[in-house]
Amino acid sequence: MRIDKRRLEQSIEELGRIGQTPRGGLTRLALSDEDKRGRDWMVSRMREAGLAVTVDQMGNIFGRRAGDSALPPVMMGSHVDSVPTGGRYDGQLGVLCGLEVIRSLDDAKIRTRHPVTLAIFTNEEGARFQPAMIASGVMAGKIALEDAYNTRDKDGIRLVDELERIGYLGAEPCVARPFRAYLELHIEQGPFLEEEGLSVGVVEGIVAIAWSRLTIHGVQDHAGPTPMRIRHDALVAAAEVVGGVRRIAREMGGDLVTTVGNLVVAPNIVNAIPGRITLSIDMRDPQDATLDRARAKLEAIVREACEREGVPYELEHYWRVPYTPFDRDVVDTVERAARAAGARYRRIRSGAGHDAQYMAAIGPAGMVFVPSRDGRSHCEEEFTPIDDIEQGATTLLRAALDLAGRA
Ligand code: HGY
Ligand code: MN
Ligand code: MN
Repeated sequence: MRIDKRRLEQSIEELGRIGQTPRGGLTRLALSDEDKRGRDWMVSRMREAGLAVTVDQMGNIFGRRAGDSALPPVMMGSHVDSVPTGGRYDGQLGVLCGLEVIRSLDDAKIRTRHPVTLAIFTNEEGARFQPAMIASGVMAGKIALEDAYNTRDKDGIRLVDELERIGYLGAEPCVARPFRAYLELHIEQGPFLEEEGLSVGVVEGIVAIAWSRLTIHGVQDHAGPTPMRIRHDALVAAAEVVGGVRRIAREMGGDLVTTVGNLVVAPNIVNAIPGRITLSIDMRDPQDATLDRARAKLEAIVREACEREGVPYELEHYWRVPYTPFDRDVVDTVERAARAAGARYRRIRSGAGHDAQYMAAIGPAGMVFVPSRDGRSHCEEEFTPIDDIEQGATTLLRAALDLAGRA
């Protein structure tokens, strides 16, 4: 059994046009008007495929294909929100491959024992609202619904108000429910599969992730008349921290990665000494203990930089997800499916977070990776060849069918 490559390619093209950037990338921020249009497009396709569509309190969308209703569903999911000037494969591909699996089951007139459910999770990216994977986090009981509702974007708009505004504030409780397995197809967003000429990654687990926010309070002043000896410049301290965050990864080595991706300067003009800085720190490693050591080094670097400049600060560690191994049986099933699909594959670990990370906390989960050209992602250059996508989607089909069983 295979999927319909042309139909899938057509869906990627159509959904990718909603929020498309002039350079062919994608900006479809969570709960934006583009996200609403993307969601509406997906709901129409789900209904055309005969799925029973429901929306929960976090705006997660579920399309259920009938099976024995006494049995827990096999779920396939991902997300349709993107980062700003991102690509049209991150998240979207997993949702469309899940839809293609359902369409292919219909083409083959296959009934399954377990129902099969397609899931679209809200705000996976953590680009507009933080943290990332917030909606699967609520479902997994790791993030309180009220906290998620009250998180605000950079303009102070609350998540719950945006859910209501775009018509996706559902009534279904966003709580853990039993599932036979959760499968997520996703682009690798790294270089390994392509380097090794492979088309499928059998994902064994996801790294631990830690997000921190640093606020530095300098003394805002005039850039001209203020002598250097009396300055307390928040940006000078921040610059030392940015260099220090890179040094942590370089000195600790291994698989640790550290990133300062967001830095906001106030008042951010040529002729004022910066008064207030906020910056983000993203650190990831397969070992939680390594992440703890990295965090201790970060705290020392921040303390020294701010003491040297005489500027008070707050360092808030506001999000942490542990290293997450996937369910052994599900991983083995994905591997068998890749082999049966005739795919060139290997086992691999994810350096990116996914909704599967929280789903793995409440049931058996696994992932299927497909390559990223030049390993690029979270950028407009993001691309995966359709032949690799076909191999990945066929692997997803076979794994889902194996887990759902034929009626
Ligand atoms: O941050 C991540 O790894 C994902 O893209 N949300
Ligand atoms: Mn993603
Ligand atoms: Mn992403």
